[in-house]
Amino acid sequence: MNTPTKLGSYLLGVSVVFGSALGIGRAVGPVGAPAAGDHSTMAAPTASEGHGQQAIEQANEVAPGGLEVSADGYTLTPLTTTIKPDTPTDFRFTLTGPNNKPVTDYQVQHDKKLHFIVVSRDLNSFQHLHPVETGGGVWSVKLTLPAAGAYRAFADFAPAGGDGLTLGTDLLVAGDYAPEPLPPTSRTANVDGYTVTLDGDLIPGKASKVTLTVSKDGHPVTDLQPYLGAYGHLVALRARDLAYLHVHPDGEPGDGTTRSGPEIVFYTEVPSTGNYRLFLDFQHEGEVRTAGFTLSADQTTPTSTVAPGDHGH
Ligand SMILES: [Cu+2]
Repeated sequence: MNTPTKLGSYLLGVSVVFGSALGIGRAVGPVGAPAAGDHSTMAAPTASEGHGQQAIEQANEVAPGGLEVSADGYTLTPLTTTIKPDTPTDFRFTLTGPNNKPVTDYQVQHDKKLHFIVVSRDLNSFQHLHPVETGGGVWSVKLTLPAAGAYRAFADFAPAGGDGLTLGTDLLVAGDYAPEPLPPTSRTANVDGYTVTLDGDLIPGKASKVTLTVSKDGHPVTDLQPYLGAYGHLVALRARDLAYLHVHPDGEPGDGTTRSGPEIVFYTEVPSTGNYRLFLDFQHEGEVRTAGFTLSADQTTPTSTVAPGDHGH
């Protein structure tokens, strides 16, 4: 897989597989909640699985989302243009489709038709919000941006009958702006008395396993609560350009094998070396909390999570 030609043909074959899999998923099940289930199952390879799952995963992650305001015929258009620092704002926007009309028909993914992620461009603040439909394809969300500066908002959605995509737009808040450096590399995050540790490495171009372990006051948390159909949601963003990476939980509540903590397992693939900021949302005792991590993806990282017989050496 060292030459561009080989990589190209490999990915082409893979795309076909991925497309077929999606087609089957849609054909056999109703549009809605099952789509999210199919998604997680399909994109959660284990070490015992062969090239197929790995390949599907790779095809899905080759082009990072969130870097464009318009893609595949869909466009994110903010209707609210002024946001003041630290002031709740009714932020409204539309997602228009290939026919230039606002999309009103969506698939449900992880319990919601639309996931709206807002981060500061310096990656020091993170919000995962769920806008509501106000009619005519207009979305509304109460948004508070903590301080003046530059922010990036991501709309993560799947139009009915289409593939999922993530569009991104900048949000600018006037005022004195003091950007913070990227938080230093850390595999431990503390939030509200919880400690979350991260095991696993980010490997450019390969799906790898990332395990997050939640404890509270030194004790493992074994009664995490399902939040949006999973015990945790992980968003990964590449430092500098804020490429938005899909991260898939391994298993879901009620599938008979996935335990409610203390470990939450994800599979992710980063497209390049560099620094990444990861944000985990988890729910315990009725409250959702967010733990943030900074990791560096290094080409020389031992590829311990690669399935036996994989092409890469
Ligand atoms: Cu969401």
